[in-house]
Amino acid sequence: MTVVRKIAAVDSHTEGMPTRVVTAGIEPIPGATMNERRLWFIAHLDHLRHFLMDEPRGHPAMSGAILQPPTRADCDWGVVYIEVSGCLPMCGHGTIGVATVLVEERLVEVVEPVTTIRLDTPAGLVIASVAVSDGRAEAVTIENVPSWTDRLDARVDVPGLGEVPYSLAFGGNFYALVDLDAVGLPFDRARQRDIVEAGLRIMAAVNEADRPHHPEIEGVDHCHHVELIAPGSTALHSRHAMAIHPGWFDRSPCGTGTSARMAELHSRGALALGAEFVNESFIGSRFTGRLVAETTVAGRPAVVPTITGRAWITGRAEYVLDDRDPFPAGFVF
Ligand code: PYC
Repeated sequence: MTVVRKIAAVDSHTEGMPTRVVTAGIEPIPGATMNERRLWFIAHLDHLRHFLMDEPRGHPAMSGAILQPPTRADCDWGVVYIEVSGCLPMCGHGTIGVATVLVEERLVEVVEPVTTIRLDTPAGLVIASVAVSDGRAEAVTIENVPSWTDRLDARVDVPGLGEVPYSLAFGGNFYALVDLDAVGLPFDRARQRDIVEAGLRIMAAVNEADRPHHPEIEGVDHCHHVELIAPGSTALHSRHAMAIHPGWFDRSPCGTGTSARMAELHSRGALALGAEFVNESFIGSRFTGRLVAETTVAGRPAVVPTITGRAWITGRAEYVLDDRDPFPAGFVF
């Protein structure tokens, strides 16, 4: 075998959702900020995302994070997030995976009982506090970027579903928040094809009717995530199916989605600062969220969320490309 590409990674999962953390093999990406690096990566290196995320090295719900030197002096590491659907500005489960890998692989100075890691992400500064015991990462709390409600109780015409009530919030990505009851579907994995199809139709309709834009982060200008909320969910404990472009579910409770949901609940006066919010995924795994401060983003009221979850290392690998491989770019099945 002649190896023409070699990328080292530590694979992990956060509450069921994979994060392939690239530790070597991708040079520092050009760009003065991490978002500039994200945009440069999309323009020039997207083939590496396909190589690492698509089949045969990945799968249709694969997700990862490329470690980079930070672009800001106040951070320990920089991160560019990759997944099957593109390069997210921020990923909550991915950040919990990154922080766990950094501690367990000793890529940061490990301090017990809490190791604090400052991460330079495309969406801004994210601070991870890792609970460490006997050298092991037990749980990670991330302080996420400011999150806010873009629209509350809007309606959108969705082909095949009619007029669907939704709210839209930003938690590191834009999320349409929709009650499953409103689209006539049960919270049941046996109906996952119908649920993901409804989610895809809703995101397409929202983007066509009233595409969201982040006022400060270039290239954050669409909704690719629909949080379909289970009946019986409350501001203390919510369950959901997170449908993501181009057609898969988050296995974790989704950190940026949990942040968006907490921003929405806060806008309704249903979630106070400091109150605990448990968000449960389609596979039953949980994150615990809390809002720790109010702030503003480009003059809009916003909140600062924290999310706590756990991650585990699942493998260490070198992903290689054999020069005879007939699928050098990977493929989507
Ligand atoms: O945890 O923020 C998250 C996330 C985004 C997409 C999949 N997971």
